[in-house]
Amino acid sequence: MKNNSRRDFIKKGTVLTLGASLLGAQTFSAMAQDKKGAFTLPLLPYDYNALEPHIDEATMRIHHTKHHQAYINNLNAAVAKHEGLEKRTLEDLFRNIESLPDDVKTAIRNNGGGHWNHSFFWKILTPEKNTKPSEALQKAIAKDFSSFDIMKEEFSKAAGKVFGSGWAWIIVTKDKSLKMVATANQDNPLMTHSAEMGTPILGIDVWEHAYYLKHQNMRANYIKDFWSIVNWSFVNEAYSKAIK
Ligand code: MN3
Repeated sequence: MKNNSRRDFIKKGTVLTLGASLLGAQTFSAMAQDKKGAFTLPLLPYDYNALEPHIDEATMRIHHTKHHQAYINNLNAAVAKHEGLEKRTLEDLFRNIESLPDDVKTAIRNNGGGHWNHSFFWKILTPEKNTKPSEALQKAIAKDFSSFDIMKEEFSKAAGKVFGSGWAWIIVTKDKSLKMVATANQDNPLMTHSAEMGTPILGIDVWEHAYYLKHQNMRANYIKDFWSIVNWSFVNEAYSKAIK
């Protein structure tokens, strides 16, 4: 990208964000829908600059207000095409992608995935420095990945290896164990065609739009930064819900 066009890109990204930034620390319901059933953009649970220096303000702003918003707009347009689709939860749609009408199947997979994944991802991150894995999660990590450090190393490797755009996840499988899985594009482990299905408790977005402005081509540096801003309180909560 040339310098000029990048500057334009960043400038455009700053326009829509004042409202959300003022409301910064509010919590949100991940899959908020308005009165008509349309999906809406959840507020970030922190300010756009709160994750600096690990993820920069411009990236967070564009990622949230442009990329995430676009998935939501496209998802709303797709579910509006067929009676009844807009009343279904994303998780339900993910379990039944193959039986969706052909003209919206791909759009719902990509944009529904985009909406779910980003809503989840914002909660995975935090500026708080003092969160850590619960005892229960630490035990599970030791059982399924040998140790926390090995888990970290393997997850970083899995995230680094995703070819092109996609995500790396830690999921809780049917038998309640932890597993790592990578998915392409905006797929996730809740979708029936995922190589490994399960409930995500941790995930990282490795699309270039998640890190390119700050880390350029150095995805490994972005992954390293990611570990400094993981919200273990949220991961703990997701884990305890998933093993119930
Ligand atoms: Mn993204």
